[in-house]
Amino acid sequence: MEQLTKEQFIKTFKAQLHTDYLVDNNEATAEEHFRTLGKLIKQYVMSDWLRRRDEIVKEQKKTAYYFSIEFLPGKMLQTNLLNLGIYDLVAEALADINVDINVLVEAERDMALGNGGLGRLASCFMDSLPTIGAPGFGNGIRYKYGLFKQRIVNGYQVELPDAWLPSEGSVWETKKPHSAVDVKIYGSVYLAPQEDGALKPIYENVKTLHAVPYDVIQIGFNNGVVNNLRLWDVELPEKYELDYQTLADRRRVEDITSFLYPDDSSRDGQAMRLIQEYFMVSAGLQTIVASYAKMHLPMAKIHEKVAVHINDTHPAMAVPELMRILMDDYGVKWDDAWATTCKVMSYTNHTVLSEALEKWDTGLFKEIVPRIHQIVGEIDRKFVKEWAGKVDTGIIDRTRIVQNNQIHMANLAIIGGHSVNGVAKLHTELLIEDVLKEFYVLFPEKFNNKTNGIAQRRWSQIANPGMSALLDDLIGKGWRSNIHELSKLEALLTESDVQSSFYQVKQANKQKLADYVKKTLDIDLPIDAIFDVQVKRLHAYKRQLLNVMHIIKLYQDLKADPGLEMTPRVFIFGAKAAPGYHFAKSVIKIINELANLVNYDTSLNDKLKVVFLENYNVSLAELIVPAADVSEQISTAGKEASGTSNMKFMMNGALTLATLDGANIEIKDAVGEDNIVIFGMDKDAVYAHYDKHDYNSRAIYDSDPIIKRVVDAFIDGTIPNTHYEGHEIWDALISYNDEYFLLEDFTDYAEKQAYISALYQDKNSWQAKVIKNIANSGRFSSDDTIEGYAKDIWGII
Ligand code: CRA
Repeated sequence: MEQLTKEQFIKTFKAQLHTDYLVDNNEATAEEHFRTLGKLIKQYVMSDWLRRRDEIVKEQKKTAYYFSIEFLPGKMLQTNLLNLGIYDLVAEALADINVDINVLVEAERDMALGNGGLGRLASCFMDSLPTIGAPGFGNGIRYKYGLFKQRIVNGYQVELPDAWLPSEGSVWETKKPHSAVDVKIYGSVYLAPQEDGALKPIYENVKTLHAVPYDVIQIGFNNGVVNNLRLWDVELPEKYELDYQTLADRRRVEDITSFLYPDDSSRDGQAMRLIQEYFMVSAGLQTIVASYAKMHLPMAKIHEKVAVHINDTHPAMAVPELMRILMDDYGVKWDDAWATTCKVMSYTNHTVLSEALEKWDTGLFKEIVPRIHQIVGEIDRKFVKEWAGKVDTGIIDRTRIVQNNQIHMANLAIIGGHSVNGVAKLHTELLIEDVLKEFYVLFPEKFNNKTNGIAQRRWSQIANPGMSALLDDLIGKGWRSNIHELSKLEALLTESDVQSSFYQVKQANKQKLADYVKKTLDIDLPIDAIFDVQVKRLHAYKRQLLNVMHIIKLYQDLKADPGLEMTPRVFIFGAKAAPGYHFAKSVIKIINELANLVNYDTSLNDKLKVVFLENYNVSLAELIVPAADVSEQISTAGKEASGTSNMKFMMNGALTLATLDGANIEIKDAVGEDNIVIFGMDKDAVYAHYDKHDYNSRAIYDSDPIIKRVVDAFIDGTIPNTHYEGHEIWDALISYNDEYFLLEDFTDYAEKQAYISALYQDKNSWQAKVIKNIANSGRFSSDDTIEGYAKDIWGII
């Protein structure tokens, strides 16, 4: 963008308020101020955006398209201002006319089109792609409702719709009706032989959906590059309106882009989800192929200009859909279409949990996407034929796409692509050795690792202005554009004035969070206590319950001996449970009741506080992460593919309390064993239990009185109002043999927590570790991660 002055900004800002809302600056609402600023930002980048679009076409740049069912950007105002290099100028200009930029920031609603780490990672990549100058665009769905809004009522999670999208649309998007395409679902299809021997698909009774793209700006950091996140919305096609005569029919169409993850416990819900996936994939790919066609290059070489990334299994239909478009719409023969498709496609696996690897019932698949069903059947048939006689038939049976009337989407993505990556070193190893080992036998060359990363500007400069200013003072401003310069802090670890400056920044951030807690929950938090934080989706493998068990132990210790010396602790939780995940919801109830129990017990003398923060989302994370002293990353080893909040916490000067799981291992390698606190079984120990079937939680319970006392607290009335939930949890731990090994890891966990309490008393040594963590956090930048994708997988830079 061109050079901007404060005066120019103020003038256009006021004029825009007049044009859009017919108000003077001093009458406008925060929402009006916010939208006006957003609109100006879009105007500032418009020429860069257009230039970007044109140069990709003109220079025929190879482009990557990142297909993801989730994107979780949170708020965009600050990121956009920062990346444009006008944050300070705009903040000052607004202050000059009595507008507080923070009020505008508050007015923006979180764009929460995702669930957790998967979607947030996609958004970090959207920030990093233009920043490294790579032609990489997102493709997703413009859900009208984001992930549910969580309220806690009587300790229970209640889910409310998250109507994030204002009726005028998001200020960051541009609707592009002229780029709309039609997507066909349902009906039947047969192949009619043509004179030249080719088979032409003839469709009957199909339903047509009109897919309209909304392009959301993605601004690179200080480099004039603007990319696109293309989100698809559904509309009723006027041409086919007779297909949808009743209101119910129409509503059903509109619902396709209403919700992220519709409840899929019924067949109807599953159908909706399958339609969503196909809708996004088909609309995206039709447009991509059409713009490639404009280059007048051979269709069978589309891989030279286009890379398509399948982020987790949800967009895996990209493989057969590209085949369909190439063959049916552009007349490419099967073998050529297959060869290029495999080179276009790549896939990231984000989890070892088998329930998350999607499988579709063949009947449903055939009903909704009959042509795709045919193509998948053919891919599967050819795969079996190709490998027959070359490898053990068992391997073929277990790696083929269609098995027992189910379509295995991960298998489709692996077979139909050229790259499969895991998201942390350990995770990739586990894919190779265990989860996908038979694919590794067939395609060893496809496997690679890309450890996750985070958009460091958001998680430092935006989320933690206090720390950022301190870093400027200590090591200069270079770190703002080159995060690796944080390593300059290595020279300052033991300097006591530096240590106390970091301490003061942390205390100020803790105060800010404490103010929020006071305002929202009316609980007073002592900021000299250790702020011990576990924020992430609620899942049994993440073991929020292990944290709870430790809190119970501390409570019992304090009750038994009220004079006990203990470093005061504040335990902070934030977590959403999937609506149908009963156990997770019980854990939320337990945490809330435990919080009520300890927070109002004056005999504990403020040594123990527990808070559950409602509606954890990106914005809340930006408040919580900078205020944490301890980052809880305590999943059962081998289960957390990577984790990304672990990286955010370390960058903001929290010490990590962790199992050797996911990216925790790489954090340990980065900071050294003395600067992280590791406990519990490693992956080999966990796997040894799986192999030997020798785990016995009841034996631990029977033989360890401390554990017995803690576990019994779930059922002996210690925690009020949790009769039902307490029994459910007790049963999971004892009657059902504690699937995630909480009991085995408990003793070590509690000991390491005691070590942390002692360490915190030694401020110098604590702060040296804190600074060491910040100094080494640069390697988890998503700019670097995405550079790996761009070079090794997509070949776009
Ligand atoms: N839940 C993993 O569990 C990982 C993110 C991003 C997850 C995390 O450990 O950091 O992906 N997996 O790679 C997932 O969504 C479907 O699988 C996650 O967010």
